[in-house]
Amino acid sequence: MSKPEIIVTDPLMPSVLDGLSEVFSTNLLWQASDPAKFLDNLAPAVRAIASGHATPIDKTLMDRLPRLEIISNFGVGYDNIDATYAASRKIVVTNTPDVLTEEVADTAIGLMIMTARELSAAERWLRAGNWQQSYPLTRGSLQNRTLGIYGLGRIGQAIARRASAMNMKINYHNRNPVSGSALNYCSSLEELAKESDILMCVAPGGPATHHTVNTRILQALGRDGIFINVGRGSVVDETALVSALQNNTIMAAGLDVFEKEPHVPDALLTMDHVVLLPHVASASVDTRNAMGQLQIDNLSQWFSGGSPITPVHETPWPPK
Ligand code: NAP
Ligand code: 8YV
Repeated sequence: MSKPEIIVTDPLMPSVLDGLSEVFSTNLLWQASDPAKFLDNLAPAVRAIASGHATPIDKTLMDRLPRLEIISNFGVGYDNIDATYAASRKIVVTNTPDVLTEEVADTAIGLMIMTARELSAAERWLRAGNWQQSYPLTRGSLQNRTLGIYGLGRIGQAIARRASAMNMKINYHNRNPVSGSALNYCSSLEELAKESDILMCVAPGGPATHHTVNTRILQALGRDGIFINVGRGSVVDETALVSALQNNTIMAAGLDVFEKEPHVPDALLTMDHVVLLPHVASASVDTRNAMGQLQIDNLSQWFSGGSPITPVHETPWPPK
């Protein structure tokens, strides 16, 4: 029997591409010299997409593929995919939750400590040969501070567990309170920012959260406040964030995600009170391998007649 035809939209890890090729006939969109012709040629046969986070999987792309059944994404965030439209076409969308939760939470805590205690700036100071003069004491500290988590989902809760062990007080904001959670719920993001010393964004991207962290929220966080983002760059109005850092509206920021990756605004690159990471929160060999395996398994299981393992909530399986 011939292997099912799938399109791979983004340059996934070589081990994932190898794993996919064992089961599927893989067609690599990002290598196509003429993407329109590539899609036209494959349209009658393609039944699945394996995606990364770079290429938008929108109505236009899905409508070119009449036999599309499933989109398997590498990553828990799937704001690159119009899952609501996929649902209307009865196309299943899967992501890679849980296998990365603890790794991302570790990185988020690391980034928070680096930012509050200026660890990258202190290391730059040492490497520049300045240790003869003491590094200035940091205004930032995590002691007796309140952490505000924007997005208390799987990763947010794993961050909260770690922060509780660090004796931090914890507030959170979601659209809905988490049932059974003893943490303090704030019904608005502005209230969360006002009530917290450190605002940690772990919210997904997409229209509902776009630029919700804006000038008003940063003003509410205040001049002693620290902003950390491991969620999505699109959640933050980056221009407003740069101004807030330039004008000392907030104290500092630690960012793993940006609005237009891999672009990082020049102004941020020259600031000493920001810590900048290149979207590495899940980027260990073990965790990325586990994500890749789950991406492959979702497709393999679908094509062997089983259920997708981790469908997103817009495309539940079995369908409601
Ligand atoms: P999750 O379990 O679905 O949690 C998402 C949380 O955000 C939920 O608590 C949800 O609560 C809340 N939320 C969603 N939309 C909201 C809105 N409009 N307003 C307020 N709260 C909202 O997802 P997860 O596994 O924790 O992952 C969270 C996100 O982290 C991913 O979507 C991804 O963008 C990001 N991420 C980044 C990295 C990285 O490398 N930096 C790695 C992994 C994940 P309600 O539904 O009640 O609102
Ligand atoms: C991924 C992420 O590494 O899972 C997510 O949502 O942002 C990261 O874990 C990234 O999407 C892969 O490029």
